[in-house]
Amino acid sequence: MASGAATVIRRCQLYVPGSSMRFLEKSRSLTVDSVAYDLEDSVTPLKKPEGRANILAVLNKDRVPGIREQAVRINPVSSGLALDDLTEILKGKNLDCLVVPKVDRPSDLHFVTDVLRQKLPERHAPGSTNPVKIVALVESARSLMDLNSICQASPYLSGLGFAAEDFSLDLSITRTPGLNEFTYARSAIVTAARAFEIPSALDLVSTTFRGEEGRKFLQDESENGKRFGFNGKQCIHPDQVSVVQDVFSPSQQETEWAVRIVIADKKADAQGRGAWTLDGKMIDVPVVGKAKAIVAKAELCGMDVKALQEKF
Ligand code: 1VU
Repeated sequence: MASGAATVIRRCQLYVPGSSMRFLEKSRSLTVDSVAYDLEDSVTPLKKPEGRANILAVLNKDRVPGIREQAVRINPVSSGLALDDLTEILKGKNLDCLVVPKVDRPSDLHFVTDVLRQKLPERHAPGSTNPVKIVALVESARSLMDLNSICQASPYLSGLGFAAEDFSLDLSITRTPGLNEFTYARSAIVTAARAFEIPSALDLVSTTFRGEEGRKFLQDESENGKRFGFNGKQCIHPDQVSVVQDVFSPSQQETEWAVRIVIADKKADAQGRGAWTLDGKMIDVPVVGKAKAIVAKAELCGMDVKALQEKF
């Protein structure tokens, strides 16, 4: 199984430009599953050293309760900057995850994995429960074609993210609000994540976010991602976080349904019944599996599942 499958939750991964101390400080006041302090596209070449120093300073501060996971997006392995990024930020005491952009081939992840093992041997020894995890970004045709081997390239791989802007550039795609032009890529990413038990499949960034209209657009796009099978979305602005996290959390209604199924399944099981009915609908193994997954996610999201179990 891929790293940390049972406990990883990344409904939203918020990018925070590493060159801006103001943004970095602001991120510490937010409630968000994952922050990705960025050293790549949001940081200009001349600002990379300052970005590394800022991020290291933040990683060495005490953790704040609102942030579950602190990630850093390094520069692509092919840029020649990744080793400098890693040398600096792996000194940080509270680093949980690396976001690796432009992963075009498995060797990109072999490189990062080797550096992790070399620089942090205890965290990456066999049996360690606390490795630095990796989220790989799919940004090119080449990456999509090699997804099978990329997904098997590191035991620390814990997420795949879709980077739609670079992917569009690579394939000369024009992005439309309905996202139909990305159907193949998005579906391939979700399918690969499931096939290789990689816990997170993170959908594309929505660059629209201002005002009521932006909020509605983001909500619709997030729901589209959820229907597609993604379990989280990359974000660029604090205002996006709660909208996205709500969409990727089980609703109260869904959770109640799931708790009822799990309780009823125990009774059915004791009676030796694999298929039974609830509210006029047939329930069998895959439906119970879905219900159990919803209950587990609701617990991870901090919902009071126990109270619901007592209710039914
Ligand atoms: O008023 P305050 O100073 O307390 O807070 C501001 C601002 O500092 C803060 N804020 C952020 N804090 C943390 N992380 C962020 N990403 C972030 N963005 C803003 O929120 C308060 C309101 O800010 P604002 O509405 O005045 O925002 P600006 O107009 O200053 O900035 C908007 C952009 C979009 C430029 C900014 O949010 C940003 O730089 N976002 C990140 C961009 C980025 O990282 N892009 C690369 C990753 S996307 C990708 O590659 C997908 C794969």
